[in-house]
Amino acid sequence: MKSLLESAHTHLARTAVVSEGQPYTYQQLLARSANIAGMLLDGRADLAEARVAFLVPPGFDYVSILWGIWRAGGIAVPLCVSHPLPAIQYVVDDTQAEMIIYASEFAELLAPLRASTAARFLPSANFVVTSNTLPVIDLVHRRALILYTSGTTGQPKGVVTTHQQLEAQITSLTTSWAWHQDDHILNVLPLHHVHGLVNVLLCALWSGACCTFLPRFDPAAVFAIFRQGEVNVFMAVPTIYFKLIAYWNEQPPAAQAAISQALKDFRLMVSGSAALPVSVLEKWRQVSGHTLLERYGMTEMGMAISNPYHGPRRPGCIGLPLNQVQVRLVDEDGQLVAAGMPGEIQVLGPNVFREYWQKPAATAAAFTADGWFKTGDIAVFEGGSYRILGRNSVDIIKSGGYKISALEIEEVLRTHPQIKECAVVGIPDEEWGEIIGASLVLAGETLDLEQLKSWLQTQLPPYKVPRKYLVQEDLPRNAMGKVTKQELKQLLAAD
Ligand code: MLC
Ligand code: AMP
Repeated sequence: MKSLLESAHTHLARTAVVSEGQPYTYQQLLARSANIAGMLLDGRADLAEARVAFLVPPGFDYVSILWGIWRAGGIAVPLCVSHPLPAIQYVVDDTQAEMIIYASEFAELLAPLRASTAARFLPSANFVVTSNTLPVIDLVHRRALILYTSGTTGQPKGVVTTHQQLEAQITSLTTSWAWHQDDHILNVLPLHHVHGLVNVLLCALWSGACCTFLPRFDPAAVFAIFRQGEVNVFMAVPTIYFKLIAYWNEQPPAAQAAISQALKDFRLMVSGSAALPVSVLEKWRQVSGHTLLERYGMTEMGMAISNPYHGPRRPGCIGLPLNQVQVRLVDEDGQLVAAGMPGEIQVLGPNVFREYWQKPAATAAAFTADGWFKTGDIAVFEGGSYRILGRNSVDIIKSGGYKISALEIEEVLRTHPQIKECAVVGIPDEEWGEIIGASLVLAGETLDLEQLKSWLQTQLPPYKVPRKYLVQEDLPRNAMGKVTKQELKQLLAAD
């Protein structure tokens, strides 16, 4: 945090953030985050890693609160603005959050939580100006952030990073991709994941650059901002590039030409969080004149592998390890694979997370005996570059760049009185990467699918609600009685 603050002090008069069209300088960010820190401390010397959850849309308030929590010595727990109450409650309970800061639009949603949690509720609009001596934070050991990520074991796990690990994640990108104080990035991504939070927001702030927020992705609004000619860096998931291309295709030739002209002057355009289809890379090249820089990362480690900033970017490949990051490919016995053979990507470096929040067994299982993080992603190294082949678990789905656990959705589906059995899989899709499919065995005669979907929306975030359904007499199983998910994937894809 000191380094982010130190950097901010050297850029006081520059614009740090633009939200709702309003610019805010680094000086304003420092002043407001100090006020918030003082208020959170409320007379204490240091929050000493108390968890502070916050449910606030992207914008200046979000950034000030994040910095305020850090400056008071707390651990920031950003909540997802599209989550229904059960998903929010899970994070609040799991982190044992001491405080919940919320924007007024979420007051009603959060109201039922007040009875079931001891946390203090702080409306972000009511922050009063207070002064407090702020604690000196030990950046090496102090935990900074908990982000939730889905895994192969049902409920999401809290990924804990220290300030030092965050710094490593930021600086490996700012140096590799030549971030500069004159950069201006548009942020359309959610801020409870590393892509929008670390790669976009924190890299910009570290560099003294400007981050403009668009709280909700909308192709027309994105291109309107690009056409103003101020933004020169953009980062997004492949689904967003797919949607931008679809929108561009619908425009009359003059509008297409104006958009393409504006895009030509960009310094950098990055894709990540899911495999970038070569077709999308090529179409975007026609629209923008840019070859997207594809990189590979994960909540547990920030970014690890990237195509080069200078030099040729290979379609379908993710490039080479970033600064400070070591990568190896190993087989199922933990041995290094022979040249050209597939293996699990394992990562070592100062960027790798500290632990899963209060899950020592899961943390231990995520690392090898010699300290390498096991990503679960399978890749090959060929022609001087890594290429992702897939994952080692059929239960992890990537849709729109969101990581989704099939098991978590199955657990929710099983609590529905009309469902006896179920199995959830990802179905390949050019736009979304994968879409979620569910096979259902009914407890009774019939099921109202629309009612089921509405009910699921009260239990799960919109991006975790299955899009395709198949009602079956029985689930496909192997001789051991295990559901054969590959077979199910094919059935749902063909359906
Ligand atoms: C929404 N829809 C989906 C869907 N999500 N359909 C299929 N699959 C999905 N996953 C449907 C909605 O129901 C709706 O349909 C329509 O699409 C539009 O929904 P929306 O919510 O308005 O979508 P949109 O806002 O356009 O969102 C798309 C998106 C979003 C791509 C902007 O998914 C997004 O922000 N993704 C980014 C996730 C992210 O940041 N991941 C990074 C994780 S970190 P209808 O019928 O209701 O109109 C990480 C590490 C790393 O991975 O390497 O970066
Ligand atoms: P998350 O846990 O949400 O941080 O998602 C991390 C996962 O996204 C990785 O483990 C990969 O499976 C996937 N991922 C990220 N970038 C890429 C990429 N460029 N190509 C393929 N998969 C990717």
